[in-house]
Amino acid sequence: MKLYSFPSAPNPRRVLIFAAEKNLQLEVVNVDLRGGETKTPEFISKNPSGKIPVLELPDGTCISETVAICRYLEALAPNPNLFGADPLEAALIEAHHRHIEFELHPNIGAAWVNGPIVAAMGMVEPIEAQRLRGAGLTRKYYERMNEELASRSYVAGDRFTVADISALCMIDFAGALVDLKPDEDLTNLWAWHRLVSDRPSVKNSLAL
Ligand SMILES: N[C@@H](CCC(=O)N[C@@H](CS)C(=O)NCC(=O)O)C(=O)O
Repeated sequence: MKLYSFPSAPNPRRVLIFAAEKNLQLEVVNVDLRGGETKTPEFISKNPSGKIPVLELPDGTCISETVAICRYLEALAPNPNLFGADPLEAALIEAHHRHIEFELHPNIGAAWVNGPIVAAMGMVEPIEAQRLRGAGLTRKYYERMNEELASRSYVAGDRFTVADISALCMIDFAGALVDLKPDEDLTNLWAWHRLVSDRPSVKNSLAL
């Protein structure tokens, strides 16, 4: 299976960590994201949204959307389980994962899209008010995570799940490229960050 990816992009990294946790080998194909390769007709035929990650199967079938790809990999290789092992755990992981995807990711995205790097690429006209709003809400969400992580070791409970992968990849991206590194005094958030960053799947994902 081929994974269309780009080294600093957080969403393909989520898939790489997920696959590594399950010991699944993917052939990584890095696209020229900044050069517009994902907007070419050839790439659009793989994902009409013109985004990565895309998982291409040996028969040419393409799966887009990080969560759809991860769910496919979970069905192929159920262990270790990352989406929930019983109905209640699956629901709780889903809830936490959606909080991360719908309340953290879009705010980091707004700060990124309206920030200096994207502006320099000339891709969109930046709106400073949206950058500031995204940055402010991201910092608020970090505080919330810090409080939640006072009473549990992982984002969705007492074990590592897909919700940790989605949180970590976006927070690392925010710290490296969006000037949104969490403040040092968020000690529970940083303890969690150290815990998950120590996993071989996470360490190896940085080399790609
Ligand atoms: N909802 C999508 C988001 C994918 C996404 O935004 N990917 C970024 C890279 S991390 C991308 O391809 N950006 C290029 C663009 O938006 O044109 C998913 O979860 O896969």
